[in-house]
Amino acid sequence: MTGDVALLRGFAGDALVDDVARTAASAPFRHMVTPGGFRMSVAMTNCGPLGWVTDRKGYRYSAVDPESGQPWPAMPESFRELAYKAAREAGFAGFTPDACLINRYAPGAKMSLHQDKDERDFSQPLVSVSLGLPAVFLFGGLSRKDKVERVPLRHGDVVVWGGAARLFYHGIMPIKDGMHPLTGAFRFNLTFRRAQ
Ligand code: MD6
Ligand code: FE
Repeated sequence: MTGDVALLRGFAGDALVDDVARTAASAPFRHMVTPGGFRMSVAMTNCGPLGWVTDRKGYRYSAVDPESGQPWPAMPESFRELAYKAAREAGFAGFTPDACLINRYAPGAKMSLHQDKDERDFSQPLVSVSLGLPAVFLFGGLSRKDKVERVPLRHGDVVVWGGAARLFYHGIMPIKDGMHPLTGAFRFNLTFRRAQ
């Protein structure tokens, strides 16, 4: 991967899994619908001041959970600290995310190639944490047609990307069947962003 991407193997600790469960207890995972009308195979929830949502009207950040009308759960201190430290390690000092999207993949679930471009300031990095079942991350370029690199991601791995890579296309191959001692038959991904 390019110099604007840092892969920090095993950087995240097991305790984050408990905070995922606590977050999901107040804002349950749900399968959102894309603007094109497709139900996503990945189930999602959010924590922090802003949450990423999609429905027939489009992609956006929302301060409230559309399912409950309530604010998203607070971002656990463990999440904040991990995002800050990982970004610093990768050369982005002072990262203070205002949004954390939590993706839950069951075997077979995937994420098609996409860009993260609903945020205001592309000079801010993205910090992405993998927990539970392994995945193959697809990492392309600025054009959807660019060649795609396949990067295996395992429990505890953290990817930080910014700079020239900030708008690169990326995705997740269908998750393989498996069992993880901490997450069972799921992979979780936390993506920290500065949305506003
Ligand atoms: C995933 N990740 O790992 C999906 N986006 O499940 C993403 O879509 C992603 O890992 C922006 C930055 C980092 C990511
Ligand atoms: Fe993404």
